[in-house]
Amino acid sequence: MSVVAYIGLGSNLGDSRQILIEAVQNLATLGKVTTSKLYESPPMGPQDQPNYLNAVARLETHLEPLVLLDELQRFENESGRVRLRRWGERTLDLDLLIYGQENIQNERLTVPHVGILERDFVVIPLLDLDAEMQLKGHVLKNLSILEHPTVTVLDDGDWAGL
Ligand code: A4P
Ligand code: MG
Repeated sequence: MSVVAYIGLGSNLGDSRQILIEAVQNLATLGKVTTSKLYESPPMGPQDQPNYLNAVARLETHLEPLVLLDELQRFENESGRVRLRRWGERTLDLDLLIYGQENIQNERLTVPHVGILERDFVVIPLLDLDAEMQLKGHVLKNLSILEHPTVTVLDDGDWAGL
């Protein structure tokens, strides 16, 4: 039985667009992948850092959550990950946002990922993939953060070349 997982992708250092394309191609080695639109968003956290490119990938996978996290961290490291400070700039951030219907809380994983509901750069791409998505009792499309979105669409086509 496969599970539907959603992975958040972010980058604001290096050739971010190319880094996200490669990340999606790496994810595609783990199962069937589809992608949201590609977005640019102003930084959450320290403001003296470049804008981010953000997207979300939907992955149908047989991997258990911690095995999937290992793979995501391997992809981060292989992309030459640089991470300078909390909420700061990085070449590639891959967050396991959602894993089926599971609630996971252990040393290495909190799923659903904390902060999804406050981050338009996560919610908007999630809605590209499932316009009716609900999370923690919230209908995502009705969230008030969507009234004044901060993200802009960079590419609404097949930007990752899937
Ligand atoms: N971890 C726990 N749960 C998870 C999960 N669901 N998915 C643990 C992935 N990892 C999870 O990760 C630190 C540890 O979190 C991992 O070892 C894993 O065991 P990390 O990637 O090094 O750090 P982090 O928590 O991702 O970084 P940080 O700095 O706390 O921030 P966030 O919350 O990821 O935010 N602004 C815009 N516009 N767009 C962005 O994408 N991203 C960040 C980073 C800040 N500002 C941004 C963006
Ligand atoms: Mg992360």
